[in-house]
Amino acid sequence: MLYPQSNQKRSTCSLSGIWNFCFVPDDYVPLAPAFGAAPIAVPASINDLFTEKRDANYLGKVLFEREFSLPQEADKTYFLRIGALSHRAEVFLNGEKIGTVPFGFLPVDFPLAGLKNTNRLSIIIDNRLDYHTLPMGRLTDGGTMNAGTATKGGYGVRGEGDLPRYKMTVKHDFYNYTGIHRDVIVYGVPENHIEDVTVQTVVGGDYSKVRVLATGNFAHAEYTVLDGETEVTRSKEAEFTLPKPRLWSHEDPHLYTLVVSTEEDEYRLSFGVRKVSYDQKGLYLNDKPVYLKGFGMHEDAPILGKGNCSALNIKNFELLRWIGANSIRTSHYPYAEEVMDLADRYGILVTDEVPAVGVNHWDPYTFGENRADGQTKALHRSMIERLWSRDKNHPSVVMLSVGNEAATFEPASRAYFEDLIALARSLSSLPVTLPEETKFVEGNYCADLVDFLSLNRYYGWYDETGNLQAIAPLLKDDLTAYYEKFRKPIIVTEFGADTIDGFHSLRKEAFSEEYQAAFLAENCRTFDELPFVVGEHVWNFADFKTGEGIIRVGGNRKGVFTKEREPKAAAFFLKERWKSPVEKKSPREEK
Ligand code: BDP
Repeated sequence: MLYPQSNQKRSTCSLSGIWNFCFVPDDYVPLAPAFGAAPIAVPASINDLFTEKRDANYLGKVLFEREFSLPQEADKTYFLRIGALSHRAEVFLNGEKIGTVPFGFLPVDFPLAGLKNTNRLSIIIDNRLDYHTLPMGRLTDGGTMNAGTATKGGYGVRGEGDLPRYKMTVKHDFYNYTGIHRDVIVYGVPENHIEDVTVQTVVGGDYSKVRVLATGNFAHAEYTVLDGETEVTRSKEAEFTLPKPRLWSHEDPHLYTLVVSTEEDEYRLSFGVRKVSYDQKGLYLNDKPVYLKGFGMHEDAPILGKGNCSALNIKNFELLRWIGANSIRTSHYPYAEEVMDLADRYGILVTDEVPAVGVNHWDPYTFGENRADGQTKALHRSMIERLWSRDKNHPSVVMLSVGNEAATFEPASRAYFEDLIALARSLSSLPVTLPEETKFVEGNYCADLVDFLSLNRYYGWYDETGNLQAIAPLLKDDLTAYYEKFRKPIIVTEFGADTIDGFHSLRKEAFSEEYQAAFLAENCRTFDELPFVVGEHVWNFADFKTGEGIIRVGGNRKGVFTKEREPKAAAFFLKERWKSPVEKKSPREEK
């Protein structure tokens, strides 16, 4: 899948900006322009833009609509790209349905036939989660929701009417942000265009060999590699040599540009030359062992919600660089394509995760008919495929994660994940993982399937709250048991303590900045004693929004940075720890 691009052969027209917005009933069809619509921002989540709680927490269908015009060229074919929305949608052009968006967090493209001078684009989003969405979730405390809102004039726009929407809540691990979260772009390509490009580097273990697979409607293609402005190779063969390649790494994230030219089309793509390998001892980048230092993150910021924002993205990566992190996990869903581009540029190694979160703790079970079943799995499968087709050319992506904290303690989880992990392996040569909360090795039905054990552990927080002394013995026993049974390297993919910035405690009490710093230090000290721990990802990079609940004081506060991206005390501990290579008590040998 190619990101829309404009050059002498291709054009793009961004539809980001102000759109019209309404809450709509379930049977709404946009035959005519929306009546009584309010302005809304794209990309952004709608939730934090509202003043009324019942609007912010609305569950049901919402309409986004706008008009657009663009100069149309007769020899071009036009497409619509929706970067991502949450969670499902129907898309209409001039009142006619042109497609459905089956999932959130990943892009979709629709061909645009019959464009007029002025066109009305209507996107009806449904933000409800169920057993057949990913994230998996459920609505509670039913009610009639938005039925009848049309009688209020304007389909229940902000604060109007007296509707029972606010009675609905959703069971979900983080806040159920709603909206068009990434850019919407109309793009034109030549009729005979390049459809996809896959760049494979270090072919057959040879660092100077590159192989390109370009698909589409063309007879001949030419491949040019640029290093900055300088041409380093030009080839009519899809496999060629890059003399003395400068390798991509965290320390030197060097990128080349590949230009694919055909009779009618041209596409430019940046790529890095790097080799990812792994064995029982851990992960290697360009044949050198890497210890992962970094965070599980969230796309979440004040006002924007999950809306993609270049300024915020840069700030996040500057902070990752400042603190000395070398890696992140895109918990718990694929991040914006712009984020992936920046990861390439900043040299941040990424574990790329699909949004299979919430696949756990359903009463009385999670996996089975009308729960996580064949329908859920088909969606899950299509999201793994889509993620790889989007991210396969990013040198920063070093691992694939097929979900988070699934109910791997249920026997039926095995049949579900066996195929999905096999699928991920068939798509790429990268290691595959599945972050786990399951504690008891004997009751884990999936851990032997993955290449890296990713364990989320909260000793000293959810277990033994406030007890720093309890961390090391519990953690050691737990991780050692996992390693001894499965003999796979371990990444601790989550460990963290909620911390209210500005709350201090000399005795390091829970929720204080002092407790968070000491808690992280104690966890890290323990990892250093366990040679099979090959990575640490603190939960979380920054505070993020959740539903309301008695364990959430204004959301999940396990951030090392606040929502505004200011450091808590723990940030200085991590910066000190991560500025130099993490010293293991028994370092693994060089490969
Ligand atoms: C873990 C989840 C993560 C939560 C975290 C927490 O993987 O998404 O935010 O717990 O409660 O179980 O802080």
